[in-house]
Amino acid sequence: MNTRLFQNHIVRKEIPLNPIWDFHTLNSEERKQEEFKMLVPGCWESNPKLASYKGKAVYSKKVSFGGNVRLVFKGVSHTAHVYLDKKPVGYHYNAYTEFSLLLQDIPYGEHLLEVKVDNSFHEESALHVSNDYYSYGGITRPVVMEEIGDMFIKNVHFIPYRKNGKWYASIRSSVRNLSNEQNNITLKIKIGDEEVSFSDKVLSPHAETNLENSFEFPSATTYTLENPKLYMMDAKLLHNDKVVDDIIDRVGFRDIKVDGKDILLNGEKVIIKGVNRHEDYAEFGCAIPIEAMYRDIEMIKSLGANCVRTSHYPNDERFLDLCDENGILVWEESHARGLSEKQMRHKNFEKQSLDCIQEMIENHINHPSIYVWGILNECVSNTEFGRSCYARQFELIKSLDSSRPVSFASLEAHIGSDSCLDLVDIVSFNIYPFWYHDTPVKDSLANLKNFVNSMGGADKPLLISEIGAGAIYGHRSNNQEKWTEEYQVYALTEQITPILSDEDLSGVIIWQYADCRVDKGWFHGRPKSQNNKGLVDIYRREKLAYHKVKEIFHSFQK
Ligand code: ADA
Repeated sequence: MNTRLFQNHIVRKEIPLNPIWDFHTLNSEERKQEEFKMLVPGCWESNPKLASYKGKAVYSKKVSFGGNVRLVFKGVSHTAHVYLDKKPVGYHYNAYTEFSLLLQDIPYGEHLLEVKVDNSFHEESALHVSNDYYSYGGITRPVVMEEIGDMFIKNVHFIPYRKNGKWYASIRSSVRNLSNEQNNITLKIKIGDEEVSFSDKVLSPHAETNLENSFEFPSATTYTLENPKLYMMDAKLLHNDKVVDDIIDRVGFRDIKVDGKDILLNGEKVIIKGVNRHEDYAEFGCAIPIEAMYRDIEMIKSLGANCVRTSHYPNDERFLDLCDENGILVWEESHARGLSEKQMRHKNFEKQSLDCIQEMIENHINHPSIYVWGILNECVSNTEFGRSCYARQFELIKSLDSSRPVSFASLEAHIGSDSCLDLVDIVSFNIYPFWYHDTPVKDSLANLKNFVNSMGGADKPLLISEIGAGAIYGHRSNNQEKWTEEYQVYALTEQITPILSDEDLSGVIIWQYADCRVDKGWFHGRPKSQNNKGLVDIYRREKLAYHKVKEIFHSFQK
């Protein structure tokens, strides 16, 4: 199964899983209901009979294997309980992050693999709640079963940095030893024409060993948006001179810094011209096929955009691979949108939030396109309790990756009360003049800048992380009525031109790239039960605004 745009193992073998699984829904007493065949990856909503199904279901299949295997789920929406031969072997919450299960010493033969999935807003769920996007159901991202031996490479993390005009990288790797013996290994890592190694390392029995060192890469070519130079990073684990495992990833030599009000890519100021993108595509739901992802990247590039914000959760890694390849900067954020203090006080909120951050960074840290880690979109950032949540989450991010700036998109209503601006490297606000209110844009921006400067944000980059207006595709009229395509053009023109002309601002991320489905609890303000602020509709049909934004973005070629 292709979980990336390139082969990420040669030595480690994959046990092919037929993409068609048996499937049945469960009623509230967890008794079998309707049976179907279901595609993995996919959303069950793609089956018209389950278009609005909220609840539990079971995916199952017989698989022949044995020994030690890693079962890797790139995304299950949104709560998963995994069983092997009816015995529980794993659990995961959150649709948007990868989890893997280690199945050891399995007797060779045919086994029953079952995944019970729940997309309801059950009482254990703190982050998947009724919201202005849809929590789909299913094994929505790829599943991989990998054969491993007694030792395997858990991860290889690559952090590039520049010193005295040369490229270096800090490389950290975790290696697992599943055996009873102490083993001596060497980890060899080839990046382009250079090879570095961790030689003669001792792996204690039944333990994970962390290796870390910095290396110089004198011949590395810098990754830029114009020339997004990527290198394969091929890590091989040797035991008694035999390669026993490998991981292949892709990296780029670039660094992101914040300097005063500027965001610097390789030391050069970059003005963000971006779009917010939900993972949602007509009948595919959040399980967007690679062909459709590629179409999105082409349309985003043709806009003249240089950034995508993964509103409001970590994205499918294949989309991040496309951003890496195309020089599109990514603001990736952990899963949260618009949670109240009551919701942030949910008993599972902190663990589910921190788990999501850990898994997001653990699995995505090598992507050169990611330039900022975001959290807690429009949550409670103006109370002492809310601040403690933001602070705890930023603390975890910085402990996992100190190489990237952090931010969060604050609510327009928090202008005047936000108490978390000192916690971020980049100050970001979502504002909606000409949509939710009719304050002239220049007054909105002046009001925002006055507040941010009064809160010590004067010497930090200031991003407008959301701004936009709604339009129903095909609804046309020249009477300046809201929801028409013409009004959306007018609003976006009034909104983004002053932002891109403002020396005090670091750019704009438009809300949003494409229309997306919303939960039924949001139907009242969302015609067709969709968030219609897309520049294109859910089928990627271009609204007039797509062409207007393209004209404006291309006219600002900074
Ligand atoms: C907020 C929120 C977005 C979306 C937007 C809107 O800024 O961050 O997810 O809900 O408002 O369309 O109103």
